[in-house]
This record gives sequence, C-alpha cells and structure tokens, in this order.
Amino acid sequence: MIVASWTLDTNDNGRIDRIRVQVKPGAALNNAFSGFVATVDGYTVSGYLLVGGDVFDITIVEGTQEDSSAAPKWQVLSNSTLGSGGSLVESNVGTTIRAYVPADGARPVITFTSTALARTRRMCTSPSSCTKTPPRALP
Ligand SMILES: [Ca+2]
Repeated sequence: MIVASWTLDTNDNGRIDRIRVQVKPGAALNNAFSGFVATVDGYTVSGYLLVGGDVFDITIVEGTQEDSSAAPKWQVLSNSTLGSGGSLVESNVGTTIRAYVPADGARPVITFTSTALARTRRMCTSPSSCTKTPPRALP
C-alpha cells in the first residue's frame, strides 16, 4: 500500500521535519493514528498527520545541523488502525522488517548567500563617495 516517501523541510530552514508518505493513489485513509507507530532512523518522531486521502506525514524533531539531503530509513513498527477500505497500511510483522528510504524532497538551503543577496552592494572610489543615499537610477 505504501508506494513512495520523501523528506520535507516545511519551514525551509535546511533541516528536514517530515517524511511524507504516499499510499496507493486513490486510497481514502481513515486518519486513525492511535494504533500506528513509525520510527525514523536518527530522528525522534513527534507525530502523524493526514495530508490527503492517500498521503500522510510522519513529523520528526529537526536535527541540530542542516540535513536537507538526509534520507533516513523509516519503518512502521506496528499498525492496528491506519488504513483504507478495510486494509491496513502495512507494518513490520514478526521478524519481517519493511524499511523504506525516502527520496530527497527537501530543498537545499544555501545558508550564507541569502543575507548577502539582501544587501545592496556599491563600489566606492573614496570614503566620501560612499553615502547612505540610495543609488540613483541610471538615465
Ligand atoms: Ca525544517
């Protein structure tokens, strides 16, 4: 039933904060997460969220460093509630582990360039030629 997953950085700070999971297109998930437990390698899962009928998010606590290209393996440890049309989203069964590797869906954030781009740079030939007035438009 799980067909794809990818990472998301929903607040664009360079740190992934969700794994988005696509189940069979057209499914109508029941939004029942009370018996659903997923883990994400290296991250703390903070919750689950239904995004659309066939898409849900596993929300995770952001790491301490930028990691927008991370692709942490995740798995559904157990599930007795989340499903669609009577069939549950698959989970690990006994010793059978189904681990998924998300695609990189988080945009890389170029941390140090954004502040430089926000400033106006001007060439000064002497200290007196550098003023605080905005540059005049060229004729
Ligand atoms: Ca983030």
